[in-house]
Order: sequence, then structure tokens, then C-alpha cells
Amino acid sequence: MKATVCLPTYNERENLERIVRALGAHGVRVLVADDSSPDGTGEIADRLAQELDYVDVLHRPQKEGIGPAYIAAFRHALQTDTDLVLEMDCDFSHDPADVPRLIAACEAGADIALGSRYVPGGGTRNWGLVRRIVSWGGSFYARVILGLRIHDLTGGFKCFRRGVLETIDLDAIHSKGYAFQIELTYRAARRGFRVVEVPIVFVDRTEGTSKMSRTIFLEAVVKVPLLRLTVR
Ligand SMILES: Nc1nc2c(ncn2[C@@H]2O[C@H](COP(=O)(O)OP(=O)(O)OP(=O)(O)O)[C@@H](O)[C@H]2O)c(=O)[nH]1
Ligand SMILES: [Mg+2]
Repeated sequence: MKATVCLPTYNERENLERIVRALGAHGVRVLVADDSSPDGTGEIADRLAQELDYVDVLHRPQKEGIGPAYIAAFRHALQTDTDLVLEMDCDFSHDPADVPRLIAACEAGADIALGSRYVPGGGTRNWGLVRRIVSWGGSFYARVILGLRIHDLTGGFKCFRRGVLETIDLDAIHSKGYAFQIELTYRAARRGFRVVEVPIVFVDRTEGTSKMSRTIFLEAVVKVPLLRLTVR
């Protein structure tokens, strides 16, 4: 199946080129969605797109969070003949070498394959106790309130069959941060799509800085019960 990896970037100049080249080994297309990073990530993306025929770039005028960046990238990818659309962080927390396993899960029948830290074989590396509790606790909170049988709801390493993204009402999604990941999976599960968790080991970034913030955290806390009440 043809696959497109969407890579949202904001100040990832230390990571982008290595990730794009590593993805090239897996026969996927790469779509970088850069929110006018002040560190020049967008220019690196343009240079790579000129050199490598599997790379495209979407430049967005301002930083709006991963939600809007992914939605713009999905719409762009859906205009091509790609069968699968992937999400992946551009900071090596997600290993490009795991991309074929996510694709294989969809080829084997999943509508959505989620890279999961909280199933046997998955895990996190180099994260302190607080980050581990926030992440696991966030997934547990969402799992209980939304009544899903999915263990990792906040992760951002995923593969969708294009039909999933064509069916969900992308216009209705306004989440910006982690809530976006929860919302997308919840809306897909409500539509009856088949979700499969693929174990991954998540490694804390070594280059660049995290964009996680208190606002992003609070958005997810508030959004989860709202999703439960409003999404049919
Ligand atoms: N286009 C765009 N990309 C973003 C934005 N915020 C974060 N990203 C990218 O989304 C990916 C995940 O962001 P991170 O900063 O790693 O956030 P995180 O993975 O939730 O947090 P950490 O685990 O602490 O790194 C990275 O590739 C970021 O560059 C944004 O506002 N716009
Ligand atoms: Mg990260």
C-alpha cells in the first residue's frame, strides 16, 4: 500500500534531515508541515524537497499546535493517491524503523494502527517519573471516561487507512495539543473503525526542545469529558 508520513515540525532543525532520510529507506512519501519555525526548519524542508522526490512541504503561517498542522497535512495527503496516512513526531521519540510495522498492521486489516507504549512489548525510555505518570495517567483517564479499550490514547505515532480520515469530520476537530490525538482516535472508534495497538518503545528526545505545555495538558483534561458528551 502507498503510505504518506505527515511530520509536523516546529523548531526541529537538528532532527528533520536525519528523520526524512531515514524514512526514505521505507518507500513512503513524507509531508512536512512546518509552522514557520524561527530556527529555519522550513528552509531545510524546502532543500530536502528539492533533492528528494518523495518529500513535500506544507508551510503554514504561524504556530497553531499539532492539531491544525496535522489536519492541513491530512487534507493535502488525501489529494494524492496514497492509501495510508501516518502521523509521527519529528524528534526521534518515534523510531522511523517502526514505520513498516504500523503499515503492516493496516495491510493486515486494521483501519488504524496505533504505536502503543502501554501494551506488552511497548514502553518509554529516558523519561522521568513525572512524565511517565502524566502520560500513562492521561491515557488511563481518557480510556475510562471515553469507555475505550485502547491503552495508549495520547501517543502520536499512528497509521490510518485513508477512508478513516475521509469519514471523520475533520472540520469538527478543534483540539490543538495532546487532546487532538485522543479526539482523532475517539472519533474513529465511534465510527466503528478497527483500532490495533502495535507495541513501540518511545525514547525521549535528545535534540531540540519539547513543546509540551500546561495549556496543552489542561486542554486534554477538559476536552475528554466534552468529547464524551458531544461526539456521537
Ligand atoms: N507544525 C507544528 N508542529 C508542532 C507544533 N507543536 C509541536 N510540533 C511538532 O510535533 C511533534 C511533537 O512535539 P513535541 O515537542 O515533541 O511534543 P511532545 O512529543 O508532545 O512532547 P515531548 O515528549 O516532551 O517531546 C514534533 O515534531 C514537534 O516539532 C506546532 O504548533 N506546529
Ligand atoms: Mg516529542
